[in-house]
Amino acid sequence: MKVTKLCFLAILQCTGLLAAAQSSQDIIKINQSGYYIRASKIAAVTSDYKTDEYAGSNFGFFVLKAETGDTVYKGALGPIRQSGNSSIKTRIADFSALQLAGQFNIYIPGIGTSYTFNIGNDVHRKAAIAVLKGFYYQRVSMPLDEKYAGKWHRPAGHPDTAVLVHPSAASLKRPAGTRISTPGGWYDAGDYNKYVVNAGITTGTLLAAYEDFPAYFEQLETNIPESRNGVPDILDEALYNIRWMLSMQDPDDGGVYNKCTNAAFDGMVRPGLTKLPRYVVQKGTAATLDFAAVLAQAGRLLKKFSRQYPRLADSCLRAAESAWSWAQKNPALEYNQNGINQRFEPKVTTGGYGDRNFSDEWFWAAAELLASTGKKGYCDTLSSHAAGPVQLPSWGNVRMLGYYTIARLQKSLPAFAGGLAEDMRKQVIAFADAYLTRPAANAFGTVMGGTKSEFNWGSNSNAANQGIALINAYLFTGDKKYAAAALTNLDYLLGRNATGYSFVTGIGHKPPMRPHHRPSISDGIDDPVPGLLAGGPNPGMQDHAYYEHTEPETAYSDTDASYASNEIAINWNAPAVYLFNALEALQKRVWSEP
Ligand code: 9MR
Ligand code: 9MR
Repeated sequence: MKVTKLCFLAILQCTGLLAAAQSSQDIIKINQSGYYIRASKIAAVTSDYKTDEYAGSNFGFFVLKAETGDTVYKGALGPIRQSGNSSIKTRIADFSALQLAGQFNIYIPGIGTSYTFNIGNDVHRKAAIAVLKGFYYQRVSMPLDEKYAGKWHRPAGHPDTAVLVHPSAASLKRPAGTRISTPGGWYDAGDYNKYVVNAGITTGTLLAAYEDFPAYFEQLETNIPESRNGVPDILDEALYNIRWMLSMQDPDDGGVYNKCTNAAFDGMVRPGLTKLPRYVVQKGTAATLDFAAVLAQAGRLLKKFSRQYPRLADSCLRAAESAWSWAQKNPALEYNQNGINQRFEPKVTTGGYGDRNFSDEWFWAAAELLASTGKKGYCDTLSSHAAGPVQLPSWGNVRMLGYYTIARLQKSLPAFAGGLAEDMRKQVIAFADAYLTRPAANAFGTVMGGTKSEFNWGSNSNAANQGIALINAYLFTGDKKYAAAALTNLDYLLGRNATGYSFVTGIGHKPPMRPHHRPSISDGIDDPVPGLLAGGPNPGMQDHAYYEHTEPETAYSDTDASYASNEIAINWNAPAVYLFNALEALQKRVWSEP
C-alpha cells in the first residue's frame, strides 16, 4: 500500500501535477547551521501536512558521511509526536551519540536524504557573527563601504540632520517646525524609521550580551569600520545607535521623543532616496524610561573604554538621570498615535510602538540606574514595581531585562539590594525551569512552541528570548540542562521547525529569500541583506499576503509582501545575537570532552 502510494506520488511529481510535494530535504528537518560535537543532535521527520505517510513510517535512519556516503551511524525513528501547534506529526531522529566532526547527511529509506550538515566546534560562529553584522547593514546615515558590506554596499541612507519638530512635540524652546539634528542609528526593520521604544529593548539586549560574555566579545570581529579600535565590535555597533538615541533627548527637559519618522511609510525604494520631511514626534514615558535604562547601561559598560571614548560613559549616565527626572514629572504619558492624529497635522501613520503600561519600563530603568549608580532611590522604585510574575521580554514588556541585570550584578550591588537580587535570581530560574520539560513533549524537540500564543508577530524573537532566559538560568546555576534547552531554540531558528526554514538570511540551505526589507527589495541583488532574522510564523497574517500554510507554527510566507511574518526587525535580531553568541561562548564549557 505504502509502496503504491509513493509510486503514485512519484508519477505525479514527474508529470509536474503535484507542485507542492515536499522534498526529502524539507521532510527531514535539521539545524542547517550544524551541531556541536558533544551536544544533542536531533532531526524532526515530518508528515507532508496532508497524510501521516512519512511520520507514520517505521523506517530506521542512517547518518552518512557526506563525501563518501559511508554509514557512520544508524538509529530508529522515535514514536509519532502530534504537534500541538499544527496538524503536523513528526518522528524524532536522535543521533546525539554520533560525536564525530565532519559533514554528514541523514538518509531515510523511502524518503531520501537531508541537507548536508556540519558537526564540529564553533559550528554556529558564522551565524553568530552574521546576526550581529546584520545591525551594521541597518545603519542609517553612513555609507556602507564594499570593504565591510560586500555586494550589499550602498550610499548613506537618511541623513536626518534637519528633522522637523512635529506639532505633537512642540515645546517653548522648540516650537513646531524647529529643525533638529538626529542622525545615525539603525533602521528599525524593513521600514526606514527609527523608534526609541524598540531601540531600547534592542540596544539593551546587545549590551546585556556583552555584560554576560565580555571575554568572548572582546575577541569577536565582525568586520565593521570600528573593528580593532580596542573596543569590542558589539559595543561599537551598539554605540552607533546610542549616539542617535542621545540626539533624541530634548536638552531642555530630558524628555525623549518617541521616534524619528516620515509621516507615512516610504515606498519600496533605496534607503534615503525619498527626500520627504522627517519628524520627531511627541515625547513619551515609555521612550524616555527605555532611554534611561539603555543610557545607564552604557554609562556602566563604557567606563572600561574611557581611553577610546573619553567622557562618554559620564555623558551617558547624565543623560539617563535627566531622562529619569523627566519621567518623574511625566510618569504615565502615553504615545497615542491615533489621538495625536486627531489633533495635529501632518498625520503620522508609521509604527506606533504605543504602550500604556509603564510599570515594566519604570522597573527596567530603575534596575539599570541602580546597577550603575548604587543609589538607594532607584532601589525603592524597583521594589515598588516588582510585583507580578515575570514574563518573556518584548518591546512592550521590558521588566525581565531588569531582573537579568540585578541578578547578574547581585554581588556588586549595595547591601540594601541584596534581598531583592536574590529573589530575582530565583524568579528567573523558576521561569526557566518551566521550559525544561518542553523539548520532550514538543513535536520538534524544542522549547519554542509550548503554547500557541507564542506564534505572534515576531514569534522568532520569542524563541530567542526564551533562549536568553535559559542562558541566564545557566549562568546563575551552572546547570548544563539550561544551556541544552537553550540550544533547542537555536535549532528551531535555524531549521528544526515546522516550516523547514532557517530564519536568518544567508544562513543555512533554506533561508528567507524575500524578506519585507526595503533595502533588500530595492537593491537588484538576488540575495537579501545577510544576517537578518525574519519575524516568523504568525497566524494573525495581518498583511493579507499569500500564505501556503496557515496554522500557528506554519503561517510563514517568504514573500516580500508579508510584513507580518517575513519582515526583519532590530528587536528580533538582538535576542538572536545574544542567544547565538552565548552558545558559541559557552560551547566548550558545556559540551566539553568527556
Ligand atoms: O513596511 C511597513 C512595515 O514596516 C510595517 O511593519 C507594516 C505594519 O505597520 O506596514 C508596512 O507598510 C505597509 C503599510 O502598512 C500598508 N501599505 C503597504 C505598506 C508596505 O507593505
Ligand atoms: O513588532 C511590532 C509588533 O509587535 C506589532 O504587533 C506590529 C503592529 O503594530 O508592529 C510591529 O512593529 C513594526 C513597527 O510598528 C514598524 N516597523 C516594523 C516593525 C516590525 O514589523
